[in-house]
Amino acid sequence: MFVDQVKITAKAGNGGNGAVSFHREKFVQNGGPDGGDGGNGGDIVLLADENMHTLMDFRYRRKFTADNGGNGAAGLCRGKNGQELVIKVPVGTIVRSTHDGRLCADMHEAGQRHVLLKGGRGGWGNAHFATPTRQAPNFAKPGQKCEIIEFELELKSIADVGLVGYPNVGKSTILSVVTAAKPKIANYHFTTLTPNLGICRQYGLDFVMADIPGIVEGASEGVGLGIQFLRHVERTRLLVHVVDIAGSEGRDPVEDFEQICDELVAYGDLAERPQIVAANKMDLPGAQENLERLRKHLHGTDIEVYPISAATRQGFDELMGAIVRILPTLPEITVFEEEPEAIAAPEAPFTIDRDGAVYIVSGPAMEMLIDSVNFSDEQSLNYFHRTLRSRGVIDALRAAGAKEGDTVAIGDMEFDFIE
Ligand SMILES: Nc1nc2c(ncn2[C@@H]2O[C@H](COP(=O)(O)OP(=O)(O)OP(=O)(O)O)[C@@H](O)[C@H]2O)c(=O)[nH]1
Ligand SMILES: [Mg+2]
Repeated sequence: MFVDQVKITAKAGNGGNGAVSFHREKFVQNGGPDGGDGGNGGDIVLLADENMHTLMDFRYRRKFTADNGGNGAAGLCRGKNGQELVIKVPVGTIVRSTHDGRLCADMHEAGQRHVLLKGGRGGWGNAHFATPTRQAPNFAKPGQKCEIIEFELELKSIADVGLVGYPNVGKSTILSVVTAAKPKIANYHFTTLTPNLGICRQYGLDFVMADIPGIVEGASEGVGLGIQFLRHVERTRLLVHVVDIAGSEGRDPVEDFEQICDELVAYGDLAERPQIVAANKMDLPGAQENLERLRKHLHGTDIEVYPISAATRQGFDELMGAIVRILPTLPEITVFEEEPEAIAAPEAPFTIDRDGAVYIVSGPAMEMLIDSVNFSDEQSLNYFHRTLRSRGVIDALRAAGAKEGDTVAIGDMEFDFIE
């Protein structure tokens, strides 16, 4: 089964916690603080792998978690950095964050690396908090925690030329004639179920050609294989519209041509994509007559028609000659620009609620602060109190009506309000 759209979740590693520790040695009393810093958490990294062609692997593995950083330790030992986790994706994968639809990465080049999520920073050990007046800090900082984030991966293949057309008109046969690709070819509709890519090297300009499943009338409304595969030609620079010019299945090639054009219009911006027509199956009876009709039909437009036979290989020099002549005049393949992360409105750093006589202070920064306090240590408490003051918590409590001696709660801790 071919998969070109999946959702995954990823989480970068948390930073390790800083350590509280004091140097101990025989005959050395009151050694200085030597708690090391926590290591950084591992990043989540995307890597565009040219050997992958679908997002199928993600059907079995959707959760990605990078290693956490190690905690700091005594002796100024820094915690180990968490290892990054590399997620391989096929070239052409576009990554969006699900919750805001932001485009995070377009993995358009083989070998491209992109840091999707940065690991959490390690917390400082107590050695960092030593000052001339606070020689034995009894607290350290916890590491930065990282959230689980959901992403949507979408594969939009990258090719210079896209072969489009009705089923069974010979698209895959053409790809097999001009590239080393070996797509399945057979005399029935929807032989090709997943896009095939090949590299054309023999016409003086190397370029990538994509063969996609056949399109039928109503595809844009979901008939046949639907238009889901058109996303694979969305990023092509030139469309080669293949028609069965012999009308070998009893259809009219001029009508076929118009119907496929309608589907391209219904899909959206493919309508304006430059296209040329490959009138295939010229070896079969009736072809010449239909070719003349199609040419008359397109008279006055700038759409060129190239008669070929993928069976006898006639006409390929002209068709391929036209492609290598036109390609250099066309814009480069669309690369989607990464959207910068929305600058979140500064979150209220804390909120104050009242529960009877108790003032409850909450907010992530407050919880982190409380984690770093050692309540049995006076210095640590002083630091805590100074931080509350410098962050405006004391003022806010006073404004909320707190008086000396009232109870204040932060996380699990309760203490008296002291101005
Ligand atoms: N006579 C003749 N038969 C051809 C020619 N090109 C392709 N065919 C035959 O047409 C049939 C369909 O060819 P495919 O290349 O599989 O067609 P397709 O457009 O890829 O079809 P789908 O993948 O089903 O959309 C096969 O039996 C081919 O051998 C040609 O130039 N002349
Ligand atoms: Mg095919």
